[in-house]
Amino acid sequence: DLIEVKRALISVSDKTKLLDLAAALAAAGVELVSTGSTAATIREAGHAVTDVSEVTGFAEALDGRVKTLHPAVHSGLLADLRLADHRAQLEELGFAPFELVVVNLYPFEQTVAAGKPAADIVENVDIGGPAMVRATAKNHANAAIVVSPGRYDEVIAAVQAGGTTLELRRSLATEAFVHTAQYDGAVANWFLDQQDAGWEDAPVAAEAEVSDEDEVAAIFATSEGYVGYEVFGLRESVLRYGENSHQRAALFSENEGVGIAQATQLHGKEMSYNNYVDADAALRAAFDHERPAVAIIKHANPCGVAVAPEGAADPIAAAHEFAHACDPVSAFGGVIAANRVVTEGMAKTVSEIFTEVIIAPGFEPEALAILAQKKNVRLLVLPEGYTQNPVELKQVSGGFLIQDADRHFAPAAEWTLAAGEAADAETLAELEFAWRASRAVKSNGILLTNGGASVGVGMGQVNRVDSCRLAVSRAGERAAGSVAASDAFFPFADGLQVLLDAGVRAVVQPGGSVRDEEVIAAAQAAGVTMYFTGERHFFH
Ligand code: 93A
Repeated sequence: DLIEVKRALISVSDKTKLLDLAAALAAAGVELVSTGSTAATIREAGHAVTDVSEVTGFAEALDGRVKTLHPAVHSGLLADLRLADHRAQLEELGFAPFELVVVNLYPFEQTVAAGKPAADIVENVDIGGPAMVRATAKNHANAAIVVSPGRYDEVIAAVQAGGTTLELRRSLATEAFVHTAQYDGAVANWFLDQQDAGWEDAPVAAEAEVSDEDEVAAIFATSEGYVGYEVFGLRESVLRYGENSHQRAALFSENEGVGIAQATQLHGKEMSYNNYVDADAALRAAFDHERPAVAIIKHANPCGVAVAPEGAADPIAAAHEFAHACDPVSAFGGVIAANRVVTEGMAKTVSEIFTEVIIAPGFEPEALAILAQKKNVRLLVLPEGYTQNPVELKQVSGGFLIQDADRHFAPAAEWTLAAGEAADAETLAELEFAWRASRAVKSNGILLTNGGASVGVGMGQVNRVDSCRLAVSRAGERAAGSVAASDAFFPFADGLQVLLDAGVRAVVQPGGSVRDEEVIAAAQAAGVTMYFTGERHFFH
């Protein structure tokens, strides 16, 4: 009656002593099969473990409500291997038996005791767990069922001694049935209490309670290893390669998402990894403005961003023209986003310029006809209700960072005048455009604008003076009379001086440097208006 343990199924909410057990079983050569977080815990400790989804051929479904409820699991638990017929059926089905099952149940009573809402309590009624416990206890002639960490040592000793005895399995099975009976008793009592006291309202709220942040974090955690993503409503599409051709890559899109991942491609070659990155940066820049706006991106930085001038006959075409004029050399091979439908007028101009991607809320039929003649340009339409993500993720070694997206924007009315005369309405509007547009520029970012269009961009430098020099040199003669925005304060007057020497007429920046006095004095000396916004817009 000694049953050798070759394969064990472990699914535990209470992870007490789990790793001791897993280590001992692994050392004894037992194959481990586990559910979601149990498998993750074991794997993290460096032991080999098979996901139950691999055994069933199904990803855990319905938020984990269905993970082990599957013939591949339950046949392995219930087959009476003393019977030739059961052995034959199991073989035919391609299922393997489990000789050891370790399960403890969702913490139902703890959830009640913690005063959680009814929806949480109901969710903690374990269904699959008791099914496994009862199945294995019933089949104690063939398998051992362990429901409490208090029995692990005994079971480990048995495994090491060559197998579980019938006596041990009977004792474990008895404990198991007592355990599920008590568990069901607790569930029944709670339901009776609700009957008496009146039910709390419908327990459907679980989904609504998940914040965007939680959801994104969960998606991130499960996309690792490409396992279980279906559970969180993600689809994966493999890209040809990543940032470079030797890097593998995939796009994961949320089924309910309304971003670039859900955009419809109307024309052109397959989107590449870099196309997605740049097109998303273009959207970030273009959709930060309410007026019709166009942003042209290269290597995730704008080489042109502009809003349509008031009264333009074809506003989006005008915005594109001005955005392009900022830096026509860099715009070659760029990625363009428009925050309005692409018109025939815009299409005519763009078709003259080699462009990788155009993404917009739509294309006029005439525009599409013109652009579709270009074999290589990728044309993408945004999903209805397009919105940018409320949170941003960045991977770091061994983890990831998560933050709110940079949505806050201080309007000119909230700024303080730090130097020079108060700007007139036109200049103030220009400064506001520049300040807004500057947050699409990688830090250290300096943006020179005029007439609602960038004229010089200084991006991604490791000191602010160089960014100022870059912006001024890109602007050339256009620096004179432009306004300047700096994504963070000037730590010294030197960077600002570069802008002043180039002839900018007004400056907007957060302020707050310990050397603000010096910086203000430089602006005063040049007779240039300078506003402090009190908020910065680093972007990396
Ligand atoms: O949601 S369930 O009722 N449905 C299942 O198919 C199922 N399979 C295991 N509960 C289920 N379990 C329970 O999950 C186990 O009883 C255990 O408490 C828990 C372990 O899940 P994880 O390994 O993801 O922590």
